[in-house]
Amino acid sequence: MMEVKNVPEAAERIKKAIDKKERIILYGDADLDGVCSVLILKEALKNMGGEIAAVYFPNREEEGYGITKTALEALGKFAPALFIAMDLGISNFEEIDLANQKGFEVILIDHHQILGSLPSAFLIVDPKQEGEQYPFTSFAACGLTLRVAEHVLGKAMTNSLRKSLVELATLGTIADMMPREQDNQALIEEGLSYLPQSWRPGLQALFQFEPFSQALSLEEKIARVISLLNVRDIQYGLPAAFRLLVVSSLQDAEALLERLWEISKVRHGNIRAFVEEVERNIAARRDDLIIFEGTTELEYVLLGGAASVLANRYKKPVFLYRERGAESLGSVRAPLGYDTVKAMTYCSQFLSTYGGHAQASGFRLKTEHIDQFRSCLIKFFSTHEKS
Ligand SMILES: [Mn+2]
Repeated sequence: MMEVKNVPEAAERIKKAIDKKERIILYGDADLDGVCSVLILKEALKNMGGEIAAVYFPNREEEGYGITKTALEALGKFAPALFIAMDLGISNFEEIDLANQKGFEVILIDHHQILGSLPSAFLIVDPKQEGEQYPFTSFAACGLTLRVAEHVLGKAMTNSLRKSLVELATLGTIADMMPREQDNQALIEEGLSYLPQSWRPGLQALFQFEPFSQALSLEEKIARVISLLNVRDIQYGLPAAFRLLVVSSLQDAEALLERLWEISKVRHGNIRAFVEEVERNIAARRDDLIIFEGTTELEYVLLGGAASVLANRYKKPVFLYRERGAESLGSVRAPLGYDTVKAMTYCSQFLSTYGGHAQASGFRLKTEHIDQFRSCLIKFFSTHEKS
């Protein structure tokens, strides 16, 4: 059967690590796609007796996006180990070199765009890479991780385990807004039939959650479930979605849910206020090709939400950044037809790191380069037609 490039190879390497009792590190992005990816492999490995030395989600606010040097410092004590990075990593050239030096063997399971060349990981699953033969390439990271897990488990995949993994992959695929076509569509259809009956106390609590109890369609309900799972709230280094999806009692799940509900109300208010501030700033500049605004107040993780609202409303690429002293972190959203990754590749001389998808991406740069970066983007979008 045809398979996504390097999926069987990654599974073989993981099986070898299980057999040889090698330490395994699961490293994922803190958004729902990353969390679901990590959970899929965690549950598959647990089933096979794999030795998980650490589960790690980088804190975007503190250490930035992707594989970070801070994380490699903290995880160094587990080397040598098999380091499996999910929903990130394809743009971490330097960091993966550093991971190799530290004695990690890195497997990337990512779905973000390739930035010209590939980092020096041992194996890369990313259907955006050259030489991919598989006909469908718009997977979320958790959809790819599910395929790896299926190969790792083989005959050990039971019906109930499969349901459990498929529901996770479904949540992450919907949350990442990947196109509902072909493999994704089949996955989502299957997952939607399992989700309301999930064994997970966290999902049971979400489906019974009082504010969601009005007569909503399953799809609407899942959209609300996902928006609450996406509330950023990190404790003990673990994002809320991870904690909620692994919590073992309904009571604990309900308590965590109440907390997330309160946080989400405050954050929505903050996003709305920032959107209004940006709108006042740009009111006199209706003809600008892009929206490019900064803040020193709004948390970085809320910028994506604000940028989405603005991109939908003004139908142009939106670059929002949070200034934090000498460094700034940015979040980007754009309507269909624009390629923000291509734009940033064009302007990469001003950036420390960047990456993502055409319509949703991010960047980090020295604050002193902000003005040059903005001018460069305007130049790019004035000379490059919408594709
Ligand atoms: Mn993703």
